[in-house]
Amino acid sequence: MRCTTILLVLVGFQFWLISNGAIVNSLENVDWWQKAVFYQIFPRSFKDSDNDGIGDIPGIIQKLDHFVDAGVDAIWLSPIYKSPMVDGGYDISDYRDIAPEYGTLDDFKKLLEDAHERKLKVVLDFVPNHSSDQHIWFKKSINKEEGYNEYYLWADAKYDSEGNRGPPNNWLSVFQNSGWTWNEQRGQYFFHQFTNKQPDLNLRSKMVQKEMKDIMTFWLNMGVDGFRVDAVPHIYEDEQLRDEPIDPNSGVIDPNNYDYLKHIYTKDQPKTFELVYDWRNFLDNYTAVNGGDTRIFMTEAATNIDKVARYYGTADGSQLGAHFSFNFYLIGLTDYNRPMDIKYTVDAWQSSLPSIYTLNWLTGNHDNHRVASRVSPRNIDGYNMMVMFLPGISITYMGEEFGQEDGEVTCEQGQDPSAVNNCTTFNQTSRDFERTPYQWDDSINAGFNEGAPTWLPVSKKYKYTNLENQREMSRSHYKVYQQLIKIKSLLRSANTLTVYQSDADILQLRRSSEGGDNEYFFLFNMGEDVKTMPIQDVTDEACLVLVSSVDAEYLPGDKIFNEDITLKPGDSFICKLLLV
Ligand SMILES: *[C@@H]1O[C@H](CO)[C@@H](O)[C@H](O)[C@H]1NC(C)=O
Ligand SMILES: *[C@@H]1O[C@H](CO)[C@@H](O)[C@H](O)[C@H]1NC(C)=O
Ligand SMILES: *[C@@H]1O[C@H](CO)[C@@H](O)[C@H](O)[C@H]1NC(C)=O
Ligand SMILES: CC(=O)N[C@H]1CO[C@H](CO)[C@@H](O)[C@@H]1O
Repeated sequence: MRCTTILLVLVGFQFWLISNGAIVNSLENVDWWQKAVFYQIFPRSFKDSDNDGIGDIPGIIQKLDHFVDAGVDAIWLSPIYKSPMVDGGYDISDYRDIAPEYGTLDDFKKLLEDAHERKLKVVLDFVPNHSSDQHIWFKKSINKEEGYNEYYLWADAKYDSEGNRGPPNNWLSVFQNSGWTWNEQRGQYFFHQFTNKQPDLNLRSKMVQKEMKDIMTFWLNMGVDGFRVDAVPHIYEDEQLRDEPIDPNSGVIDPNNYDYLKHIYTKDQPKTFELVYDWRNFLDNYTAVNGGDTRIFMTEAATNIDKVARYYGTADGSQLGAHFSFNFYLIGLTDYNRPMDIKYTVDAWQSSLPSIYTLNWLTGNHDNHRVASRVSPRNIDGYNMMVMFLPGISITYMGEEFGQEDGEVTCEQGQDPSAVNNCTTFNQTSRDFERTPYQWDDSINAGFNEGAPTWLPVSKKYKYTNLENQREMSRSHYKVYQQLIKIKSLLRSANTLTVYQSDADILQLRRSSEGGDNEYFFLFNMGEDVKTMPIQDVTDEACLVLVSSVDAEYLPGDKIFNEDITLKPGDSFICKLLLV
């Protein structure tokens, strides 16, 4: 149910405009994933158990108790499949095996067992947009073997008047330049949205569709709890291979730059939604037949909000898609953002996403600079609070729980294929900074391994920013994070969200239950100045602080009553209404 009233409330001597939020989910019937905290692991950088410089599955097993200690419900792993690792494992050469540097299938089975013993769910990345060129399917397709002919997107060359061979059309790779690469042996071009070592699979082929379901069944039978499907918008391309038009609004003049064209034929093709709905159906069938908890399906779709909503399913719920599709609208947050931007985003989601679907919130992932580097350290707790306070699912990228910052990586040390080919732009384009090893403690290599050179350098910041250190401090980002997960479950009974717009710098959110007996407030000074506001601007009653940012004046347990609230820049807290 959605509540759309606009209230004018007299507070102090002024009027504040309140935009009233949605009632998010009915209280009792929420499934496990609707209230979950998901934790993203980038396995290569998490924990290296055999000291070869690369994180691995036994490393994750060693650290499972960290997730219990932190309080998260589910872990999802970036790709762990067998891969030549041209693109961080997003180029898969065998969908039914584990990359040898990460371990074996037996290691993975043990991970599932040990995680399930701790009531942790395990979600795998699933990358149907393309395979590695080393995959046996690609080899068979080059040879036009029976059945494999159409596994990839092949097209004839176009020749100009002088007889020069050129690609079939103007489509570009996300990583710049033509998306087509010539294959001498087959005498045709193949299409790749990413590097030319990642040929796009042809999901129009019934056989490829069946392969994908068989692969999902393989992992589900082993015990995985769901999938996160990568790069969904890029799955289908226009069948007629029409040229894409130039995007007049992009301001890009380099015709080899991906943003030069409007991607109307290579992105968000109507068939993509059907495919997503079909996969959901398939997963629901699996759960229905095999019993157990809901196997979940989440999609990554970096596209506009209406389309993201369509990936969730139809507005009336008659066709369901992803359980949730990642909300990337806060992933660009910096210190320039103000409460107005948060309000805009929250409102946009609440108006675009039918209320039968579950919202989700995150501020970082393996493709973007770490939130702790995009904003001042003083704001780290505020953003973690916001992600947990907003209703629905919260997602944490590994390291965010203690405010790990971007590492230091030079172009020579870089590994990201989209960036290392041009050192002039490396600092702007590389995704290596947010992928440096997890900082466990202040021992050698931050406890990531025993000292062997690591695949990306360990950040020098680990000496003072590491998990162990923060576990020992009485106030730390990690301690705040742990508290937040506990508070998140209290908040479930307060299912109406309100975003207040009373001060340009102070983000003020309220969650309240229908009877109004359960109310929680979140305040966060996102600005540059010390701010003071009368408690009456928040509530006429008293407020009990449950958690506060590490440098805030207020401490958990403080009662705020009949006084001015003072917030230094970056100060934030969550408090619970106390009737006086
Ligand atoms: C799911 O099960 C229903 C009913 O048994 C069936 O009609 C449908 O084709 C199945 N869908 C998929 C995607 O397997
Ligand atoms: C690297 O990027 C710069 C700035 O965009 C560009 O001028 C230059 O031509 C590029 N170099 C290569 C080798 O692509
Ligand atoms: C990239 O950043 C590093 C570290 O901040 C700096 O030393 C280097 O000069 C930068 N390179 C370029 C090309 O801007
Ligand atoms: C959105 C996106 O780019 N998703 C993934 C699809 O595959 C590429 C190439 O392998 C990855 O880099 C992306 O993360």
